Amino acid sequence: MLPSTRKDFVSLTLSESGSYSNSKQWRRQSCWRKWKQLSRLQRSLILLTLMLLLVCGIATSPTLIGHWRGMNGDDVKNSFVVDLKNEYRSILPEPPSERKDFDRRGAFGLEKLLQGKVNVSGVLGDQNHGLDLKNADKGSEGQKPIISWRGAVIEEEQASDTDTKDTENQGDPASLALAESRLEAVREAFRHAWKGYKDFAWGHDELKPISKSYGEWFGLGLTLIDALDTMWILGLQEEFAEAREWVAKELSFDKNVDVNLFESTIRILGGLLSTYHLTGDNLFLDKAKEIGFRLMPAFSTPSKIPYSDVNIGKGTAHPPRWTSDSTVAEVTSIQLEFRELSRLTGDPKYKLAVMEVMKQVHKLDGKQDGLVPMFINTNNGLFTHQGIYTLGARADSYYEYLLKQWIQGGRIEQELLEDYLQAVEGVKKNLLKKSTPLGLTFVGELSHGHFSPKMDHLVCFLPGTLALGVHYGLPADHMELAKQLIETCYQMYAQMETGLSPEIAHFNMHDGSTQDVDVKIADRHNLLRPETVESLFYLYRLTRDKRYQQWGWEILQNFNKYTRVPTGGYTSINNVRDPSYTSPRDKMESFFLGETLKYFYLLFSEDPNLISLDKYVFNTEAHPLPVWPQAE
Ligand code: DMJ
Repeated sequence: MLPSTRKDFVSLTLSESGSYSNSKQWRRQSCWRKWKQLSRLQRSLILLTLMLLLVCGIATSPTLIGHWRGMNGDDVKNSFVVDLKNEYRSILPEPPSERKDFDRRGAFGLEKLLQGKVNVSGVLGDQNHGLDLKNADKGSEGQKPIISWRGAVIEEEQASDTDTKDTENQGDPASLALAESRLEAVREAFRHAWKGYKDFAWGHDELKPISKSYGEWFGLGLTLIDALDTMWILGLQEEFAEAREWVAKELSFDKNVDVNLFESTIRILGGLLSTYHLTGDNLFLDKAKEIGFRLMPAFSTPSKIPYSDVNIGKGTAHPPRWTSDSTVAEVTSIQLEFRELSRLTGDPKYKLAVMEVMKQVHKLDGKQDGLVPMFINTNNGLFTHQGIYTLGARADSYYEYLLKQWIQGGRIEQELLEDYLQAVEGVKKNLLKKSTPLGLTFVGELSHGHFSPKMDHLVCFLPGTLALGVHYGLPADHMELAKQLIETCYQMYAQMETGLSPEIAHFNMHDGSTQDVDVKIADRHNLLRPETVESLFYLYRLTRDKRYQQWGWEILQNFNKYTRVPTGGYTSINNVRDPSYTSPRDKMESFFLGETLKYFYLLFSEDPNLISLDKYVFNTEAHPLPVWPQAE
């Protein structure tokens, strides 16, 4: 029951304007009577006031303002979020591109995490909150892409960002001229490699430049597909056009051929997806969808850990003949590509298949401080050959993809980050040592508790990955380690007589040694691998220390001196220790065009927005894939 005072108030108010009645008719008549009793002046004043109120009401309505500015309701909500973001900017984490103090800030939260002082979800929860707001102002998913100067499909917001930074980062004319001459040297090297491929191996997997012939691995034009986005990035339009035509007219996946799941994912699926993103040309997306679909039988195993080989024509899959094991790096380094395929097709099956692998590996016994063994069984899903830990062959890109999946997915998948951070700690604890006489920090191997000072050239991906993590807010000491390791990787080149790294180095640790790097006879080959150049690129992009460009320049010159074949192409060599007889192996790997030359180009470029590290994440074959908007 209402209090009596209130009842009185209602009754009094209404009775003042006539007897209270619920009749609408009565109310209408009464109002009209009162209106007619007013003078003309009084009526005009009331009308004027009402009109003024109406105009003010419209002018302050957010929905209508938005409409006038050509925005929809969501945009209005977003503009509200942007206002909020601006207001609270000082307490929200900034996105990496804007972050000036990311080392310190990132290190603060995550170093505590590593010491067990902060709970993971707490730290990441904060970051995610910032990211939600960051992405809220990006507009709706349907935002129209625009075409950049090179024709790459990029977001509108990205375009203006790029334009501003371009003018800010142009540098002095002398360094620009130096950069341009080095970029041209890379384009020239690419053209030379392409000439050999075109003349002697067109449409085949690999060029054999000495014998002027070709080698077949999957019979799918591997080098051509691996090189597509490199040509695009280098601006080699003619070469790109002829390769595109081959893809359109000749490339067929309807072949009775066994392919390696990992190699065809990172080179073919990855290459097609990135070329699609750079060009916006649906031809490449259609081909990516087809190869992705044809690779799926690999996941039909008792454990859901994929087999190593798939027959893409028959739709059957199997492990190698001698084992039912798969390689850990192989089954955990196909995720960026299949996740992206799900995003583009809207079909979750690709992502579900590869994330199932990550989920299982995350929980498996047999790791040592986050370091994984090299093999996993496809029947029972358990690690096999336990006790050997390396950052080299068979394990390398597991670590790389932990970080990169976390970045790709908008930094919300905590298990990936936890596994990555734990693994870096595991490397520091178990695998890092110093060499003599220079005291170079290197990453060795552990075999059943026994340390071996052996480091594959493959491990040289690590400095770049560590630096990338720091760019995304991970502990600052990762950058210190990255700088030490890239110096070591450079020394693996510099201490050789040809200035080219061996496939595997052994580091001296005893007093009295005169050189840090030792090479066993069987390890003296160089396959034109990219890892050191890749890391030099990240280190230069993120520190702007010119030393890294200089080291890269020396390496490019040595490739030209010792591996270039006059009739076209570059060749792997058997002996980096004998400049007078390098013993060519007669093979140009597809990754020389897909990765090594691309990373050289990006290293010498002064434009941080040429494949911005804030917008793209490179797969392990150097194919850039987009970092997803937060909502996905
Ligand atoms: C490439 O196929 C990839 O970089 C892979 O991750 C490792 N091996 C080669 C390059 O060395």
